[in-house]
Amino acid sequence: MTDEIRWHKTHCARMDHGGCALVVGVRDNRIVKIKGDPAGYLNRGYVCPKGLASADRLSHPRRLKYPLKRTGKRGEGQWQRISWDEALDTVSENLDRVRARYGAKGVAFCQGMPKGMEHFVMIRLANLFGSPNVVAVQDVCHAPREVTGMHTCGFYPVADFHHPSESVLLWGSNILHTNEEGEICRLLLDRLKEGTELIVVDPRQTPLTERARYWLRIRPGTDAALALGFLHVIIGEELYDADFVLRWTSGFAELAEHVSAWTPERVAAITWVPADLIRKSARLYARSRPAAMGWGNAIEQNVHAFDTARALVCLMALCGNLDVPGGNIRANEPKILGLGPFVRADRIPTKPKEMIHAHHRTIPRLMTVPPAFFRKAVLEDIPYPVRAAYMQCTNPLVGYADTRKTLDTLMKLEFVAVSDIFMTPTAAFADIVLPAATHFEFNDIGHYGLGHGYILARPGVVDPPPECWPDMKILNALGKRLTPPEDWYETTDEFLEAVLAPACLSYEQFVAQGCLRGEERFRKYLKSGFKTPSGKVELRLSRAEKFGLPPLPGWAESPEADASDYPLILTSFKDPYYLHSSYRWVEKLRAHSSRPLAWIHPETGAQYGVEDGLPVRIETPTGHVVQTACLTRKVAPGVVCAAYGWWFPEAGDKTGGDWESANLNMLTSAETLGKAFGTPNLKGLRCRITGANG
Ligand SMILES: Nc1nc2c(c(=O)[nH]1)N[C@H]1C(S)=C(S)[C@@H](COP(=O)(O)OP(=O)(O)OC[C@H]3O[C@@H](n4cnc5c(=O)[nH]c(N)nc54)[C@H](O)[C@@H]3O)O[C@H]1N2
Ligand SMILES: Nc1nc2c(c(=O)[nH]1)N[C@H]1C(S)=C(S)[C@@H](COP(=O)(O)OP(=O)(O)OC[C@H]3O[C@@H](n4cnc5c(=O)[nH]c(N)nc54)[C@H](O)[C@@H]3O)O[C@H]1N2
Ligand code: SF4
Ligand SMILES: [Mo]
Repeated sequence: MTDEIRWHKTHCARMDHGGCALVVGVRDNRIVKIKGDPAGYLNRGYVCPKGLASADRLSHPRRLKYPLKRTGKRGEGQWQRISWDEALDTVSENLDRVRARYGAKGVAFCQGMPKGMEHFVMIRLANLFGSPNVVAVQDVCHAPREVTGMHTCGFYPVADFHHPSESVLLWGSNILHTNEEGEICRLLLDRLKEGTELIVVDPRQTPLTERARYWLRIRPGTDAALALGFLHVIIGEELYDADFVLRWTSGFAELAEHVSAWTPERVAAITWVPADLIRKSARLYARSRPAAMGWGNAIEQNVHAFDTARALVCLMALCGNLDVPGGNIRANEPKILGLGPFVRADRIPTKPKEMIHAHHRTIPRLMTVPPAFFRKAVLEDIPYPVRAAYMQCTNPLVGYADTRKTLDTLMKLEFVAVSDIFMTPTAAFADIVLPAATHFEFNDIGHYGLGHGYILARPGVVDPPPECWPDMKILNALGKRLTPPEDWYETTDEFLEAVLAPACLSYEQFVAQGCLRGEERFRKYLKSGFKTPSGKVELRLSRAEKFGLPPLPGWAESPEADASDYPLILTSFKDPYYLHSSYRWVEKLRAHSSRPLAWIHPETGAQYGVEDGLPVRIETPTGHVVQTACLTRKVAPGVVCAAYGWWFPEAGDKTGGDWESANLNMLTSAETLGKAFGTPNLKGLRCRITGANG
């Protein structure tokens, strides 16, 4: 025992996409203090409550500490402790067995929100194993923005908060609480202090809408229509950057013609945003040079995701904000190993044709399987049977739309292995559960492969419990058993060294440096054009017909909107104190947010007999849940803004932590999907409520 605290620098991770530089105090292999590092590139000393509580994940008494094998029926909660050797043998034998019977594509590799390098090591394992099927949540998270960006302007246009902007337009993004993909709110808040104007499109009043010049309280699910209204004003009033449009865009005349019908008055009737406010906001965005658009999850969580993202890239382009400092940029990556070589893409050249979703004719360049299509493959053998799944860093029973279907999928799979740090609802239905080491316990690299122009050092600062393994180590061991062993390493640090080698940096040198950034360069199109078939920003998508998608962005009422039995509109937002379904078991976080709150306007509450602080039953054609009513004027009448990600670890492992009663995805359906990405409606669906006194 020693009283001495040793201080280490690392970066926060696995509580969101990560990024805050931290100074961590360690005594006797235990984290005793976490502080924000004032020198942090993204946070400048900022740290949020999740970051401050992050060490409690490591020391929680109910954390998974050794591999488990199911002994009773699936989901019955009966487990036997086994050795790592037995666990790895069992996983490999089962994946091998399914590969022999159904082909490698009969095995799916499932990953949740990317958390660290194990994401890419898993893709490497899938590729070397021969399976094109890496299932991920990209259908509702980033693919709509990234892939639509790539097809429209040749890159993923990221808001640049590192340089001044005259205005910032936050569209369905609440970065004060989500710090979405490394856009740490500290940078935005600093800009606002300098006088940058703020426009926010959000159905809910938030600390950011309170600071905005214009808050557009949109009807959930109608963002594409609002974007068309913006385009109408900007084109109609000739507020666009005419030089840029002339030289660097194609299809302007068609777009102008197309949006001419989308008058602010028409759009106001659809979106509930007053016409005058649409005009003023569009003018402010267009007249600000430059303006950055922080576009969030809300635009990609319904069947309109592709059209909305298309319309928003058109907006950025028309106003000359693409790849300019303080606009939406194509981040320049540092000289590190590219994703393709890291994941050994060369070993599976047929992947784009063989992935499950190729059958559903999703948009090219979507490289992970949308969960809805994965489940179809398991449940209906469409387009072919999938019978085993290896899942890491994910909790599909709570995270995927239509929980019942996910349960059916887990029950039908012949074999399921789950790697996690806690017995989650999904792990409760597995055959083998593997105890992962987690953040602070191993060396990792942050933001690799995310396209933001930097990577961050995340050295481990404590040792994991003896039988908890980093996912990279688990995958490396499985790789040696299931694929040619020469493609794998002795130690997991070698993965990191491989990434850094082209930069001539060792991991140790990288850690000393903390962050590695690409060179700042803007307006790269001046030299090489835009990476699209026409070399220009494609306002009219030249390959749209080939893709079976509309060439110009449009909007139509959501498929379920006529359901007159369900008069209210349901949406959600991320809880500031949790990551999706993660960490409800961390007491410090639970003290901040103890139960699932559904925000409802007091008039709507009164209309349906719902009282503040009491249970409210929320129902859709798919299912029902009970949450706690929070009557508030922060949402419009007729809107229910429900809590997402809830299960109750205190209910015990045997019930899978009560994954049913409050879980928002009991209400969502995966029947109707957006064509481009297989996206279900998660935001802007129909519901009804009743007071559920109990
Ligand atoms: N209705 C609705 N559904 C949604 C969303 C929504 O807004 N509404 N949001 C969607 C979005 S944006 C996303 S990204 C997905 C998220 O979906 P998931 O990524 O599946 O989300 P989590 O529930 O956070 O599950 C992550 C799991 O990883 C575990 N974990 C943490 N650290 C480690 C580690 O180091 N190793 C291992 N092996 N496990 C670890 C956690 O304990 C947790 O169980 O959900 C989507 N689903
Ligand atoms: N605290 C916390 N931080 C997180 C996460 C988390 O779970 N918790 N998850 C991480 C992940 S994986 C992601 S992808 C990002 C997501 O980060 P964000 O993009 O910020 O995600 P959300 O909170 O789902 O939605 C943002 C805002 O959209 C609003 N909204 C709801 N419906 C609509 C709509 O129909 N239209 C519009 N315009 N707005 C709407 C919500 O009220 C919310 O304020 O956050 C990351 N950071
Ligand atoms: S904002 Fe994200 S990266 Fe920063 S401390 Fe919080 S959880 Fe960690
Ligand atoms: Mo996400």
